[in-house]
Amino acid sequence: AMLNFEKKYRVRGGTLIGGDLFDFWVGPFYVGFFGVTTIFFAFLGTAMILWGTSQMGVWNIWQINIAPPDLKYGLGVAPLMEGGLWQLITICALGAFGSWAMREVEISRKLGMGLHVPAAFSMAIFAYFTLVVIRPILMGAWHFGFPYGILSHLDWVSNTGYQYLHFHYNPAHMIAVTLFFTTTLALSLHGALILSSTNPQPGHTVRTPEHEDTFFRDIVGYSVGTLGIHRLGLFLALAAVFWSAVCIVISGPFWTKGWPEWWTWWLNLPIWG
Ligand code: BCL
Ligand code: UQ2
Repeated sequence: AMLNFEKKYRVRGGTLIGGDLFDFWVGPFYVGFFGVTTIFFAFLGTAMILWGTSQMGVWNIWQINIAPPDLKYGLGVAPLMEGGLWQLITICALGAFGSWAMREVEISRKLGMGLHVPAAFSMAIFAYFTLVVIRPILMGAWHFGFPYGILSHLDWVSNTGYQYLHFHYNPAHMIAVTLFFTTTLALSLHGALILSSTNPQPGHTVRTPEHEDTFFRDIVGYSVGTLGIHRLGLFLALAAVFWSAVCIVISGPFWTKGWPEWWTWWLNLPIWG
């Protein structure tokens, strides 16, 4: 069933490429040129993961592991079963994520909305791009990308973390983790505040933004405001992912020792003597 609103806004235009060619809907889904390319890359990438896994005789989803090439292949192209598949799957993943972002842009344009959603998703793509392209290039080998698999990528995170002795001492990781936690604090405050003001005591009408402001002014002396909380939330979430990308790109290309040792700059300050 289509909402009246949808009927009114399902109009031509706003496409970035292909003109009217793919400017239609299938059921509830907008297609567009980038809908086609998303399906193409997502299907091809997934098929390659399944094919590669079957070639390795693995039939347990937990054990899927499509690993990046060996160190000796550097930044070159590796044989299919020795990391080449990982390279092709990475291209498909970037094709699919990029297409999805462009499809968000087209839908935003159709609706005459801002581009905040694709801008936000682009930060996630940037973090993935940093992990599988930027850092491997800076370190001189595709080998440094992370493997595609449920348990295998966890092993990679653990091994990579311990390579730097104690990853919690990575200052950018500290900032990223703190921002992730603050994001959950902000969303729990916001979700709770909205549900509380829309669920008044029996017999009362729904509370207003004035009530919401007053609650926080009473309890912490400050209200960030109804628009402000959404700006704050978006900022916190994007900053969390940005600093995640920073924390991994500096591990290796910038700092090769253990992260606890990085903090010797603090102990070496001339003020302690
Ligand atoms: Mg750590 C990274 C938190 C302990 C080693 N660590 C991270 C960060 C995050 C974090 C800040 C991962 C988020 C991210 O990159 O998002 N770590 C964290 C916390 C602790 C912690 C909270 C904790 O102890 C409480 N970390 C440790 C310990 C180390 C350690 C001490 C291991 C021993 N940590 C590492 C290493 C890394 C991290 C190594 C990283 O590489 C990682 C990082 O910073 O990476 C950048 C970014 C988001 C993405 C990359 C997702 C991208 C999504 C894409 C674009 C879209 C996917 C679509 C999907 C396939 C489709 C789905 C289909 C639909 C559902 C239908
Ligand atoms: C608020 C407000 C909202 C909110 C929330 C606040 C009326 C509906 C949650 C309160 C937020 C504050 C005080 C900022 C907290 C800061 C951090 C870093 C978590 O004032 O306006 O709108 O949802």
